[in-house]
Amino acid sequence: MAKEHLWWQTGIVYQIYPRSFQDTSGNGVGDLPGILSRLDYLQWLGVTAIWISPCFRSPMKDFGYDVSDYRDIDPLFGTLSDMDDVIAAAHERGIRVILDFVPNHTSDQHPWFIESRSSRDNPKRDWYIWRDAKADGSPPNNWLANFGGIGWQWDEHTNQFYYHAFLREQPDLNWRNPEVREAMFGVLRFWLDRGVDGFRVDVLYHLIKDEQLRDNPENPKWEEGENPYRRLKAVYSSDQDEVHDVVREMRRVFDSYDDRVIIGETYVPLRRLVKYYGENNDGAHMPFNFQLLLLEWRAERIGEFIDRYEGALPEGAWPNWVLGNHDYPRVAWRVGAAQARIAAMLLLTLRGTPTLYYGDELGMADIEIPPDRVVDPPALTLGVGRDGERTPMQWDASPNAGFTSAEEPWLPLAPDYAAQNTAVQREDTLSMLTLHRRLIHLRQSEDALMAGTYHRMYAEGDILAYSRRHNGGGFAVILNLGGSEQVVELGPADSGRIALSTHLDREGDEVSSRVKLRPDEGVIIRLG
Ligand code: TEU
Repeated sequence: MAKEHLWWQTGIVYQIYPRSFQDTSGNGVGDLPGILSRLDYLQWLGVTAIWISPCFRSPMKDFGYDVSDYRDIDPLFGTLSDMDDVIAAAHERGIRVILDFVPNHTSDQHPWFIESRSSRDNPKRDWYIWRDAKADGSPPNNWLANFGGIGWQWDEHTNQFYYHAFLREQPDLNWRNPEVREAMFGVLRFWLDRGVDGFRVDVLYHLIKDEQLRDNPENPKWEEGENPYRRLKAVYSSDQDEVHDVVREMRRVFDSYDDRVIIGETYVPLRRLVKYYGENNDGAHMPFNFQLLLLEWRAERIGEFIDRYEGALPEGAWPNWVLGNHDYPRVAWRVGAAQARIAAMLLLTLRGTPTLYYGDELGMADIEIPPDRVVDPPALTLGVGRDGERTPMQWDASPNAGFTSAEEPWLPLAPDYAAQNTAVQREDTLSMLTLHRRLIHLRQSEDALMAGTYHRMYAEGDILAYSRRHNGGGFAVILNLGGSEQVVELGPADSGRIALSTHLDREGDEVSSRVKLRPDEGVIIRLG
């Protein structure tokens, strides 16, 4: 163990999308007792923290990202006491629990919003963003909603518009109001007091909007047919400098406890991303770095970004990497099954905390959702939905993959589940799951991989290679991002033995001066 580091620095985060992990109630939707029943699996896999996407009371218009009570569990998922059980049982197994905080917006069914919309002089009116129409009756400005259409909803009853960055059922809170901050920090304390180890904070960069609500400028790069939200650059509706004051205040709440973590959801360019660490590491502990989701799958691109990221990190800031989440097509779909093994080796050998999306350890890919089963709101409004990457976890070959006893799960299962599931892959010494477990165990037993330095060796053609070193020991990681054989010349200091290959078959082989990689192969060489 790299003892001088904190749990979230040396750990591996596993994201659970609770609707799709394990159903125990038989209604086709996953639940907290389901997560509880699968903790042994997660312990076996070796991950050290789980992040559970929202499971709070919600009308489920955005599947939990529309919260109507932050201090209770939705009955669909269980009860508060089920959550206490998950926390306790996870802790017994050495697994930390990170919940999902959705501070930018509530559900329109949250009592705060019901009060706020009840009259113009309600004490909670200013808890949300209400504005008059322009003289011609049009909305206050041109801001768009992420899920299609304009970001303003007219309220007949009080004759004003309210702003929503996502669905109209997700009104944005007014974080300029100190009462809102206090109420929301109270929510954090409620859960931190219950033993939660941290929060992933939804759209952290959205919390503060331009005070004058200026129009967003056109995006010159936008082309017809692309996501209409990107037609404008969100320069006034998100990522305002003043958001960092809020982040700093939020951090103070966490700092009044022992080692809890704030992970920010931050879809912003690198130079803005690093600001979320705060000026003196007094911001988010880890603003999510999503570039592995977004970058073209090419060695130069990735190598160059790693260097830029390492270079941009403020003093003392801890890096992190994300390969998949519930909003983007799965890695196996993006880069293909063979390269997904390379991607796993990359994620689990880079410097910084890795976040792994449930099912990616099996190589689950997106599936085409039949039109009558599509449920994700942006799929219905924009035609680009997220259902494909949210299909149920594939546990075994029994009906519905062991996910549910219901006739039909809430989303269809991937058709390959009888062959690709945890039960089958656990027994297969060459499987994606075995590869993940081996990578995780290697990382967790080696200070150099967990916390060592990063040095680029090559990022050219199909080869991405780097070393990780700590206290004289170290590893070289050589990845073939292409489908043809490659020979990589190594420096004199880079000889050693293969600790792990993505093909899981050359362990212990000696390597000196050069290494031959098969198509789609990556190797970790123990140096020295
Ligand atoms: O996502 C924020 C976000 O920016 C998304 O719009 C993302 O770009 C999009 O889903 C990609 O298709 C967060 C949550 O992760 C997402 O699930 C929620 O729907 C959203 O916030 C609203 O809370």
